[in-house]
Amino acid sequence: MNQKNKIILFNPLVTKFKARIPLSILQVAASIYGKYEFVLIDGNRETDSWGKIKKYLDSGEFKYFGCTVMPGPQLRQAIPFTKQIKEEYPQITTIWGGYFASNQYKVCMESGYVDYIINGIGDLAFPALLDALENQLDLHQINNLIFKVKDVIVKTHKITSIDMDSLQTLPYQELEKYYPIQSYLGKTYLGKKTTLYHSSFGCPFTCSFCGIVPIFEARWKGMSADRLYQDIKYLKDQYKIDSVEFCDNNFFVSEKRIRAFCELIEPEKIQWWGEARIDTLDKFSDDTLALMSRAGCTMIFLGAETGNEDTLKAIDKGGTQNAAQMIRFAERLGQFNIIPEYSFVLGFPAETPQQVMAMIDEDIEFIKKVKQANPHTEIILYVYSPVLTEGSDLYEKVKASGFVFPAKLDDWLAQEWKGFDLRKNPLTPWLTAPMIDKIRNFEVVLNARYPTVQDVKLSSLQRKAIAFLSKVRYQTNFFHFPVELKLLQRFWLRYRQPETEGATML
Ligand code: B12
Ligand code: SF4
Repeated sequence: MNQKNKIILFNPLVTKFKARIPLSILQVAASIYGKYEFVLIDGNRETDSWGKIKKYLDSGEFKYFGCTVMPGPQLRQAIPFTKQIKEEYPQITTIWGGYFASNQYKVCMESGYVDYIINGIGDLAFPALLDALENQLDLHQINNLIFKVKDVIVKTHKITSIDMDSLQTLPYQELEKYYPIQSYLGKTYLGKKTTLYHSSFGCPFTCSFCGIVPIFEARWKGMSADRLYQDIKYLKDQYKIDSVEFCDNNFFVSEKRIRAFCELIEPEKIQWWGEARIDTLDKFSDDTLALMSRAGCTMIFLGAETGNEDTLKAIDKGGTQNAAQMIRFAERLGQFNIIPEYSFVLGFPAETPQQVMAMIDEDIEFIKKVKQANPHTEIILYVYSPVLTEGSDLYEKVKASGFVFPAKLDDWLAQEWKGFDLRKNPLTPWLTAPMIDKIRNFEVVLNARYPTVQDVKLSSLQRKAIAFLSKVRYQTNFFHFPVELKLLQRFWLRYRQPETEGATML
């Protein structure tokens, strides 16, 4: 191997606490394992990531800087570090991948400091790019690549699915050289040693608010149940994991795959969590849901989005999902002892401010009905943040409202954009301060009335006390200024938010 063409694979900081295995860079590492030498840097684990990057670059052994970038907090390191690399080490080739890089590729390419973007799936594209750069081959032949020729951005053909069984098992032993795997196996609601696992790419649906649609264009492909089982079994035997968060965009697309996996995993006594659609799961037989429960499925994250039928259509939720089904299904899943985790997106655009506010009120009432049908349903609230899905009705509506994304990559670091992709405080012109306040205050009251089961730190006394204190507010829809609840949540309960910290991780 060439000693001067090593690669830095960097996972920028997302969270200082309870970091998960950095699957994105680990899977990229698997794609070049044995072929190119690489080092892994997990920003979640470092106190001085830049110092580490600089030390490697100063050694003169490195030629490539690969960085994974999802929207939100990762930009705070991805942008300045990549920029600084280009300024201080112009000979280093910078390569970005991940959801932000693929969806916002224009600003990235125009920044002048990102040389290449892997557009979507990187397992074939990354080694092909390195081979081409090392051997001066034609870049146009490589799928899933974005680069610039003079001032023109070139996007090559994009594959949207891959045979996941053909991919190498992730090189956990390489990660272990830098950070103990055990330190990633956090205690969660699911178990004492929970790991993250990703078993499929894409999703067959085209919800127009979802960041994965422009990348996978309604394709979904998962690894086989056999391969999935073998990988989980390996993690159990090797690292003693007892639980898994399946972080696939849509883990439950195929009932056949789920059944086969459940049959294999049942004896292993692993607790697990995954993401699904309500209408897809509602088609699963009772027998399958019972099997899932026996096989350790503990909680399922479901995109409810809204109880408003017109909005469901406007956001292209697709399938057969409707309000009555959502309520019925919350109850149905309860019968199998599986907790439904319903996520709602509030604050979609409408013709008038009154309509936007009315939709928020309607959703609040709907969420209360879901809670009535199955009080164990966990509710996750997001505020709508537009995703660039050119051509969708929703995006046209969003553009018409005057909304524009930052024109420069550096602008994503501006204070007002920091929370944008966290879907907490988006800069959407149709949402007024009273609307945001209503959503946020409702969330405070709801979380107090029904403290999440995922916060295993909360004692039963704490749960009862906060539920009691918020009862009247919840029942009378009095959400204004819930200062007493906020103070308790902050200082006494130290309440966690699954929506930003990850589904089940403490
Ligand atoms: C795990 C995860 C997290 C973890 C962090 C993980 C980490 N990196 O440390 C946590 C839970 C903390 C997290 C947080 C957030 N996340 Co997140 N996250 C994910 C999730 C579920 C899995 C990512 C993953 O590991 N995938 C597995 C790997 C193998 O796939 P991959 O990343 O796509 O990588 C492949 C290619 O993209 C490419 N590639 C990727 N990086 C690189 C780098 C290089 C150099 C190369 C060559 C190639 C390459 O090659 C890889 C192999 O094919 C994804 C959804 C998903 N299923 O992917 C959402 C996702 C990326 N997150 C998302 C978002 C928005 C967030 C948040 C910013 C907001 C939120 N509300 O969720 C928060 C930030 C929270 C905070 N604290 O501030 C969105 C992005 C959507 C969009 N608009 O683009 C996603 C897609 C979820 C969704 N469907 O909405 N997240
Ligand atoms: S079903 Fe879920 S993952 Fe699939 S496109 Fe819709 S929101 Fe995205």
